[in-house]
Amino acid sequence: MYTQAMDIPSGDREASENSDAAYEAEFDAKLARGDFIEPKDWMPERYRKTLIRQISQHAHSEIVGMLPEGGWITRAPTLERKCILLAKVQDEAGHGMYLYSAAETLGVSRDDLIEALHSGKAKYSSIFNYPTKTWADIGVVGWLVDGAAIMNQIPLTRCSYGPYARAMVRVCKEESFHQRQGYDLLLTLMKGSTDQRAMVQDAVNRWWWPSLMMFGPHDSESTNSGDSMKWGIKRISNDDLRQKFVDATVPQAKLLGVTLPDPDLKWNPARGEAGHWDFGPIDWSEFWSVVNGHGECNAERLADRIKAWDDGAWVREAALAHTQKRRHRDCVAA
Ligand code: FAQ
Repeated sequence: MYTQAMDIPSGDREASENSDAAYEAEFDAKLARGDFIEPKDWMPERYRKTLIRQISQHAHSEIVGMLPEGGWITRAPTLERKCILLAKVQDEAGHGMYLYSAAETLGVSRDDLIEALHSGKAKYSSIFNYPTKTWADIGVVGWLVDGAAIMNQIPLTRCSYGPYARAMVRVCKEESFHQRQGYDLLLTLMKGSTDQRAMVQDAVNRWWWPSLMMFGPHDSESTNSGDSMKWGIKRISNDDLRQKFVDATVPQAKLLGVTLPDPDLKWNPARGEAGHWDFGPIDWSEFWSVVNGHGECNAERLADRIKAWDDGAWVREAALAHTQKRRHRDCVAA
């Protein structure tokens, strides 16, 4: 499938280079037509690697992302909120599974991806290294974190790689429910006591800037964007998505009755065709510190994931033994 990775006898090299060029032309033509690239299609090795990098980071984010909210399932204040939160956290697990499956179509094994996460080699979203201190944090995670995730993921439904794009369609529908349940939770708290409203404001103060960081570094610092935009993996840049998120979220904050913690936030009618919200500078040193493993919860999150993996070993072993037994039975019967 990936001829450039094969050991090619020297006599065949020229013919192989010609056919690689033909494959590449067909790959470029598919991108230009807006066709999906599918697992069995020829693709440049760097395209394949970039997809494995992004899809696996995305999968890890979904799985690690279960942790900040998972701890609140037993503490949800009503049965209804508990059911909603349980469903949401299960959805995130499902998203991780679709994404690991999509990555596997590119020729990597799930075990290797999980090993990269557990050894600290693989990245996952910076946002999940912040603590969820109060019940209001659960609402804010839904509103801002899922809101940012949707903003980033809707363009990925048009990504050039078929299995990733198709996974994103379902993921985005579920994320939309996640965002609404978070906003609904916050609206309820804002109708409550002074203390409850203060709890929401405190959570917004802590999650606003990390949510903006989810979109990644400024375009000028984004090392992968050039290739990813050229290949149709990314359709909208980090900064443009961040701006769309700010523009969409400011009116929602107003309706909710909270203040976003940015003194520089100001409507600028002169920017773009319809105007935009200007916002203050992002603390990139905090972002890189979290990405490089030094956030408040990095160590705890990895330890929890490793423990969950180890605790689940018996389930994987039992499933394997069951499959082998059935296969053996089918062989004997045939
Ligand atoms: N955190 O060159 P770029 C969710 C890294 S899912 C950590 O701009 P790229 C659902 C980046 O990997 C949230 N690292 O990179 C949910 C790269 O390092 P590398 C996850 C980050 O790929 C909600 C380096 O910086 N979503 O929330 C981050 O072109 C609630 C340079 O950056 C996705 O993964 C970051 N925030 O653009 C679950 C969506 N940003 O790999 C539970 C898919 C950047 O070269 C509860 N991914 N880096 O070593 C993407 O769209 C892209 O990968 C970006 C980054 C936009 C995240």
